[in-house]
Amino acid sequence: MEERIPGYCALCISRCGCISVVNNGVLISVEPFPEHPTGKSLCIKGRAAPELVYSSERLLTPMKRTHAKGAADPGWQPISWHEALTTIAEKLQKIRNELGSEAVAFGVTTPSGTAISDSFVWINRLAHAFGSPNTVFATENCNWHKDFAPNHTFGNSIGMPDYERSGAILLWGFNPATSWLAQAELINSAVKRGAKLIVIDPRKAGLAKRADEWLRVRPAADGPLAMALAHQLISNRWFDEAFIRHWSNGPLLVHKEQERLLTTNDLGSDHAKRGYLAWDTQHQRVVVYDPTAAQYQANRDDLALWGEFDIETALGKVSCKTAFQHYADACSHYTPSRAEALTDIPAQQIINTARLLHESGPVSYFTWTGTAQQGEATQTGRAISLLYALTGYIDAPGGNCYFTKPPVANLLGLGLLSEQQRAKGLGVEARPLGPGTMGWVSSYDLYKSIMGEQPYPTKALISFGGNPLLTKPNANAASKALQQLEFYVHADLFLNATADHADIVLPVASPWERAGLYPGFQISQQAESLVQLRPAVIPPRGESRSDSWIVFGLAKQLGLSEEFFGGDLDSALQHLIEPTGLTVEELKAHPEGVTLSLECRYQKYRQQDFATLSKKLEIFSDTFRACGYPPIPTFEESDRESSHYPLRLISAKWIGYCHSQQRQLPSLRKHMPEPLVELNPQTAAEHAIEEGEWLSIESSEGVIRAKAKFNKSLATDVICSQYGWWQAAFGNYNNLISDSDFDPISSSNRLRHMRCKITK
Ligand SMILES: Nc1nc2c(c(=O)[nH]1)N[C@H]1C(S)=C(S)[C@@H](COP(=O)(O)OP(=O)(O)OC[C@H]3O[C@@H](n4cnc5c(=O)[nH]c(N)nc54)[C@H](O)[C@@H]3O)O[C@H]1N2
Ligand SMILES: Nc1nc2c(c(=O)[nH]1)N[C@H]1C(S)=C(S)[C@@H](COP(=O)(O)OP(=O)(O)OC[C@H]3O[C@@H](n4cnc5c(=O)[nH]c(N)nc54)[C@H](O)[C@@H]3O)O[C@H]1N2
Ligand code: SF4
Ligand SMILES: [Mo]
Repeated sequence: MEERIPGYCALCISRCGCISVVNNGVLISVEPFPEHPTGKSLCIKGRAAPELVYSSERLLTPMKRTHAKGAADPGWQPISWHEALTTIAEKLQKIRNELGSEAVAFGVTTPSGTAISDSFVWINRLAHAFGSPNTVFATENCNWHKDFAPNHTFGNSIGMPDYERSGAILLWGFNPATSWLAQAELINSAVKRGAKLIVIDPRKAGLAKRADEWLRVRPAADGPLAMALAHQLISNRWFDEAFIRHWSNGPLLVHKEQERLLTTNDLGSDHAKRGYLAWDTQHQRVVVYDPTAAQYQANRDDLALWGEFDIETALGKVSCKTAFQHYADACSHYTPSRAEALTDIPAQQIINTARLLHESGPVSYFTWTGTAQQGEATQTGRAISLLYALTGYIDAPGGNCYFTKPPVANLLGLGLLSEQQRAKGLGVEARPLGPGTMGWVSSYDLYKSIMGEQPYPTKALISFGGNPLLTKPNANAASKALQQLEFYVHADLFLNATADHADIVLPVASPWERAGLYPGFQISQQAESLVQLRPAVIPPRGESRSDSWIVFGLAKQLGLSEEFFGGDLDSALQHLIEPTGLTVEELKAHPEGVTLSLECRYQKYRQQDFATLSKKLEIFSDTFRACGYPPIPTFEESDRESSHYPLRLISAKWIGYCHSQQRQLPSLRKHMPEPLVELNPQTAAEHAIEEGEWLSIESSEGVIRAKAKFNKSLATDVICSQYGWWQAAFGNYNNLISDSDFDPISSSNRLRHMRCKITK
């Protein structure tokens, strides 16, 4: 009997609505579900679902290692779930008793490139309930810079483009045709209707081919480019001055020498009101700026947005300028000709692009890993956010919006960690604004703790998927650290290079063998309003179980059932969706999902301010200053020229694979049997390399091999190679990247920011 079961493909962030076709209990195919807001089409990964489900390489039973660590063969021996879970719980408790909960780290694979989104909340909750502030995760190279770092500018994430109403769409280091199909669909429709498209990418990839302006930026020169575009908007008065005056902290006065915001403290103690200062142009005097007080809401037109002033303070005369002036001055440094030298973008194209932004609003934008995997990723993201702020379209129709989300409870459970435990997070002290604040730790800090016991020892790791050996720099250090661990558990659908170091591996069911809740599909208000509980369409293969089942089982063994709603997943899900008014039964009865009537409200800052320190969109970040970071974006001038390594190395995603996954699936492997490296034919000719020939790519850190694929769109000093391969004949891209040279604020690695050379 054939069944057609609605759901969504959970394999990547696109979460494409799909129909699973099941015949006599066997998954036959996965098809598009056009009525679903993300269901118009599926990519080859989604269509290959039956190959994933029935792969002979799937892990089907829990196993323990019987050979010493470091041995070529771990000597995996099947064990029961009971033995696995009780052994794990005993080990974790022993380590906690001896050294504290922080000696146990957790790991989780990326929700943007896997189906771990089904269990992400429970895995984090388990870590926190156990008392560990350390969960290793891809975030610093992935979503941190779009979801969390922008808090320091917008008091929120970058939001989501309101594509249906956008007049111009700016894609910056983001290639949705490969990485987020459902967004690409919306952009295509917008372009068809006449929206302008601007793409900033060293490669002419995906939608760049349809762009009105494609800016072939020099890798990692995005920060200076954002400043140069902002300079055009400001100097030509092509920005929304009223928005910036009223809703940003641009009018606040900055101490010129000390680069800090002036406050009433500077004026002396007789000031009743505490707060920041601004310059009242009508009365030519300093005023206290209380962003929430009614009189300032009314009188803000009198406040100076531009200018430098000398003011009397308790300590004498002080020179100051407005925060906006400070930003404008920083931008003015990036004239078109200077920017051309720094970014390789012709001066005239910079001017034309700025004009397009000005004339074709409403403008929306999206940026992702093209700008997030750089040595200055945080300031780059800030520079792009500030450029966008100038347009005035944040949360406005056609701009980047915060669509109304289904109101689900936040059960990540950060609050289960005491302040004291949270402060112990690895890297929190060194990077107080980084992912450590959310309980996420970089592999670099984790390995340091394992190897050097600095600042304390990590003895155990329990990881739900992930393959940091291949997806983060320096596999050598990773291998050594994982071998050093007293106890390592890895739960996965497949063994991988990282899991090879485990003491116990746990078999995880594929997303077609387990249910998953997705509250809101992100890309529009309509998509965001859909809550869907994807059903399991076939039973789990072998002994495999969902990550959630494993988490709840472990929680029980660890005596943490109370934090896990009595250990019952349905009851936990009910708590999660409680605020929506839905019930789990209702969702189970509607596998196609339930659409809530959520209203899109624009410009919410008018009612509730921005969730920042100053309650305004922050052009000047006092939080950054307090942590010793430049409060206005600045960028290193040296380009790390190297005659020994003349080429610049970048990487990108490919449609057939997510990161290091899917190489086992025949149809996908056939599509891309070995790693390619894209290069300009001229560069190839200079090295006597023909298309399809093998070449080696060498950086200061290592060497790999890949097959030449010509791409005329690349600059002659840029090559784009693939990561996620590990086989001895190819090598691992991320061994070309330095692990100790990263963004000082977020710890983002320079995955697209290395120098290299090639040889045939
Ligand atoms: N050079 C370079 N390196 C990169 C990037 C880049 O662009 N260039 N991109 C970076 C980015 S953006 C990211 S997000 C990271 C990703 O880094 P990782 O999270 O390490 O991703 P994967 O290599 O995809 O590893 C996924 C592993 O999890 C398993 N898995 C998949 N689904 C599930 C599931 O539902 N449950 C469990 N338990 N396991 C599952 C897979 O089988 C696989 O073994 O890589 C980063 N690394
Ligand atoms: N098929 C597929 N889809 C995926 C994934 C996958 O692995 N495979 N992974 C998922 C995950 S975890 C993530 S984070 C997203 C990522 O989604 P994207 O960020 O779209 O992924 P990429 O293709 O890695 O990078 C986007 C573009 O950045 C460009 N780029 C490289 N260096 C630079 C630079 O210095 N500056 C600029 N401006 N651009 C640069 C690349 O040429 C590329 O076209 O995709 C998700 N979707
Ligand atoms: S883009 Fe492909 S892998 Fe991602 S959700 Fe859609 S069908 Fe699945
Ligand atoms: Mo990612």
